[in-house]
Formats: sequence, C-alpha cells, structure tokens
Amino acid sequence: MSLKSHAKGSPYPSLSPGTLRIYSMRFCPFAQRTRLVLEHKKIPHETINVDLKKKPDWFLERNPLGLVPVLEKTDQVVYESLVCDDYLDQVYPDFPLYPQDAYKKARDGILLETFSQVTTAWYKLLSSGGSDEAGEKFFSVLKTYETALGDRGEFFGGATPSMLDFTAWPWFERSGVLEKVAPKYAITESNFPNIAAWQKRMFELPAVKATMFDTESHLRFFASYKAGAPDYDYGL
Ligand SMILES: N[C@@H](CCC(=O)N[C@@H](CS)C(=O)NCC(=O)O)C(=O)O
Repeated sequence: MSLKSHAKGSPYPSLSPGTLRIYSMRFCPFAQRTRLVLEHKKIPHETINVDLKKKPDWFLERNPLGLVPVLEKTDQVVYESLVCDDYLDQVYPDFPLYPQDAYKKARDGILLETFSQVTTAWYKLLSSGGSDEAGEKFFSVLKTYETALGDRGEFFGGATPSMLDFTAWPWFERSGVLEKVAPKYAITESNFPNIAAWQKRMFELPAVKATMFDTESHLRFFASYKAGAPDYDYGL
C-alpha cells in the first residue's frame, strides 16, 4: 500500500475485517508514539497517511477532531495518542509497557500526564527562535525527566523501554531541529547526561529505527510546514 498521503476527495481505502489500521502522518510526533508501540510490540497493521491540510471526509468521520493518530479495526475506532497506546498495550499484552506494581505505574502516570509541559516548552523554544525565556523554561521542565532517568536506569522503564520512553521519544528524536534554531539550549552530555545517554540507546531500538527520520528530513519537513505548505510526502 502506498505511503503517500490521502487527501480530500480520495476514496476510502477499504479495510479488511480484522486488520488493524493506523491513520498517520509521516512526520507527526503524536502519531509516531503509536507507531513506536505498534513496532515495539510487533503488532501487524497497515498504515494510511492523511493529508492534514486537505482531510478526507472519511477521516473526519472517524475522528471529528481531525487529528492523527487514529486506530481502526473492524467497527472500532480509537484516537488520541496516549489512549491509542494504552489500548494497544491492553489488547496486545506481549512486551508490556507499564510496571506491574501499582505504585510504580502511578509514578509513570505522573510523568506521562505532565510530559505535555516538555512538548509545550519545546514548541515555544522553536517558535520563539531560541529565546532565553523559552530556553530556560525548556531546561527547567527537562530536569524532572533527567532525574527520573537517573533513578530508573537505561530507559524510563528500567532495563527495557516503557510507555514513557515511547511517549517522550519523538521530541528527542527531533533534538537536531531544536539545536539548529536554539543551539544555546542543546541537550548535551554535560548539561543532561542521563537524557543524552538515553537518546543514544533509544536510537538503537528497532522500533525507533523503523519509525524515525534523520535531522535533515525533519528540518525539511519543518521548513515546509512553516512556509504553510507541509510536504507530507517528503522523500517518497
Ligand atoms: N492530542 C493529540 C494531538 C495529535 C496532533 O496534534 N496531531 C497533529 C499532527 S502532528 C494533527 O493531526 N494535526 C491536524 C490538525 O491540527 O488539523 C494526540 O495526542 O493524539
């Protein structure tokens, strides 16, 4: 099946009963969260990429919010990245992404709930062109995650990656984009040693390798997005 994005007016790609489908956009960090879980758990699925500037009616019928990711299987539709990922973790229990222990799970829940502070600060730093106010805020919200990694080990999940690793990852894969715009606020081995070491480990995971783009491609996509004409099919 083609990875090219489907735009308004395109026919609904028929879905065989029992096949799991993700509606995605190749450069979307939220959709990447769910793609990472699909890959990590080795869940068979198919991908339909959507033109988010010209959304097909059949896409909006499935998610009235008009956002990717969306999962569809037979008559079931699920959207919102964190909900999609929890749904997958429950339906496909191999490679569980939460600790069994209720307290540890609750601690993960806190870091998952508050991770939007990092994404908000990330986008503000980018859109401000690297202002000190935004940079200091970014560094201050990252500290919690730096400390958590120090307590936990190689990954947020300890010896193996967890939901938190996959939820956080897409913005760290795009660190090179931020570095270009805000070099003063780059994550390095000296300012955030645990995060910097974790990034290296994450880049080696098969799920990351299967879903990632290099910095050059991310930069190209961001530039097209900023210019008001996102190139969803860049590189295809
Ligand atoms: N809260 C949503 C956010 C998803 C999101 O913002 N996706 C973007 C692409 S990266 C989107 O679909 N944008 C389409 C639009 O805003 O119209 C989630 O976690 O799934």
